[in-house]
Formats: sequence, C-alpha cells, structure tokens
Amino acid sequence: MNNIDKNTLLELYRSLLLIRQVELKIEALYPEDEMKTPVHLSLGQEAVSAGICSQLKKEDTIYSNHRSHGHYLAKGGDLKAMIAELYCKETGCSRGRGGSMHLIDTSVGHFGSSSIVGGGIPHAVGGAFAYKMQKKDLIAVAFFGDAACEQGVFFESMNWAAFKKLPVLFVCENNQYAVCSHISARQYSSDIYKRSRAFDIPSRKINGNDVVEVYNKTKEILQYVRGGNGPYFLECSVQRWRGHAGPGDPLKDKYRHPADLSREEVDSLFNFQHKLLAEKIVTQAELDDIKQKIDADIKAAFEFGQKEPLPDTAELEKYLFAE
Ligand SMILES: Cc1ncc(C[n+]2csc(CCOP(=O)(O)OP(=O)(O)O)c2C)c(N)n1
Ligand SMILES: [Mg+2]
Repeated sequence: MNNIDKNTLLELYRSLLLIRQVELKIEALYPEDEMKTPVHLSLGQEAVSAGICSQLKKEDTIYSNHRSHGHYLAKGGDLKAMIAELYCKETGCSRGRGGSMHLIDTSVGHFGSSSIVGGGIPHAVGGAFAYKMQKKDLIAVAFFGDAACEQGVFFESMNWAAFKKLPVLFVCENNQYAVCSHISARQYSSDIYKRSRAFDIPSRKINGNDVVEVYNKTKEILQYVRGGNGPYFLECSVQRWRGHAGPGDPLKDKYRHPADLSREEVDSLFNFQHKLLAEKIVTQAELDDIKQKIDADIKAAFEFGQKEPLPDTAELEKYLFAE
C-alpha cells in the first residue's frame, strides 16, 4: 500500500464506498416495487471495479455484464442517470428502456452492459480491434463472470484477440456461481485463467477481494496491454454476498458451498478502511466527510430517479426492429 499515494487511496475508497452504498440503497428500496427491472447486486465484488477502472483513461472503453452497477459507477458513469434507469425513466442512461442490465454512458467510456452471458466479450474485442486499426492509444476491458467462460464466444474472442494482438484486457470475476450452480458442478477446473494460455495469452489469478492487490497487479498488466503486447487475461476471485438477482438471498442455505468464505474474511471495504486507519494514512474525519458526500449524492440521485417522467407511450415501438 505504501507505493500508492494518498489521493489515489482516497479515490479507491470513494469508489468502493459509492458502489457499496448505492447497492445497499437499491436493496433497501427494491421491495417497494417501483424499480421495474431485475437487479443483480455486486455487493462483495466492488474491489474489482474500483481497482481496475481507477487506472483507465476516460476514453478507454469497458464492456460489462448483467452485474453492472459497479463497473458503471467506477468508470465514472452518471449516478443520477443510472438510478433513473432503474426506475425506467426517460432520463435514465438508456432512456428507461434498458434497466439495470443495460447501463451505458459512452461519455466516460462505458460502452454498455449486456444481459447475454458472454455478450460483452466480443464487443470489447471489437473495440480493441478498432483502436488498433485506427492507431489509437486506447484499450478495451471486458468484465464478465465465471459462467461466461462456458460460452463458445469466450474462446472465439480470445482467439481473435491473440491472433490480431489486440489491446484488450479480459477480466473474469470468478464468484464461483452461475445463478445457484457452483463452479465445481459445472467446470473441469475452477482455475479459469489457465485457459487463455491455449492462445498464448498471459494470465494470472488474483484476490479480487483486496482492492490494493487488484490495483497493484492491474497496474503492471495495463503496462503490458498498453505497450502493444496484445491481450491479457485476469481472473479475480471474489465472493457474491447476495443471491443471483434481487435483494437478499432466500435460497442461500440450499446451495451455498461449504468452502465459501465468510463475509468478514472478504469485505474489501471494511479491510481497506481498517488498513487506512491503522497505518494512519487517513483520519476517521476524512473518511466521514467522504461518506457524507456520497450519501448526499445518492439521496439526490434517488429523488431524481423517482420523480422523473416515464417514457412517452407513443414511443413504445420507436426503438424496436422488426421486419
Ligand atoms: C446466453 C445466456 N444464457 C443464459 C442466461 C441466463 N443467465 C443469466 S445470468 C446467468 C449466470 C451468469 O453467471 P456468471 O457469468 O458467472 O456471472 P455472475 O452472475 O456470477 O456475476 C445465467 C445463466 C443468459 N442471460 N444469457
Ligand atoms: Mg459467477
């Protein structure tokens, strides 16, 4: 942690806390049934979004999946537009048509979330292909889960990225679950990172619960990708604290694997905060200030999202494509 300057550490803290607080608020208000969208909470997985996106340029692009809130917020996506989207409002980031699984904010390089498992992976490769052809000094980052690595498009995308030596970072958030199905019941090996080596794409597995580890390891990896060396595959071990979708986890006792870690062992925010204070890098008052500001922003975003207008029903068919 000593190698990271204080401002950056505070930015990481702010990013982790923003994702955590926003999702806790979504979870608290979801039972009111005003957000007419499924929600997939990334509670417990925040360190991956925060640690990686904090090192991307605004123009670098990311491509996300159904568990998308953390990626969107960490890349700098507009909070009000995200909450309005969850309330399906016209001023939402996808004009109320997409909901939580289809967030987008191209102004900050968030090029969209896809509800199709694995769907964002070829998008990222396409983005990276464009950057290479246009000789732009940019990279593309794909965020996806362990189940996405069971899709054929995962291998097709790695093949093309390796073949064309594209500036793309593949980030697999391995939370070990596809809905309720544990990875040990689905895959030959839970070391997903080894698969990219069939394409000579370098890879590693890191502790995705530790924001400092994510930050430090990603720093080296980004130098490699930005240096024109081709793609890299990063597997982050994380724990999904809630059920697959919606608030809480009603089925938890029915499917949880005995090897799952407890929340205390893997709470990126709590552990990071503890270290910042114990090493006297920040004071409690500084952290309290950050939290106050974040809570005020979240309150304003929910007020905005709730009061904005729904899309005009006259436009119901406007964005549909049909023969
Ligand atoms: C192509 C496709 N197949 C199946 C689904 C249904 N589905 C939605 S999420 C999901 C599991 C995704 O697991 P993972 O990729 O590991 O992400 P996580 O939910 O764990 O973050 C499945 C099977 C889908 N949306 N798309
Ligand atoms: Mg998963």
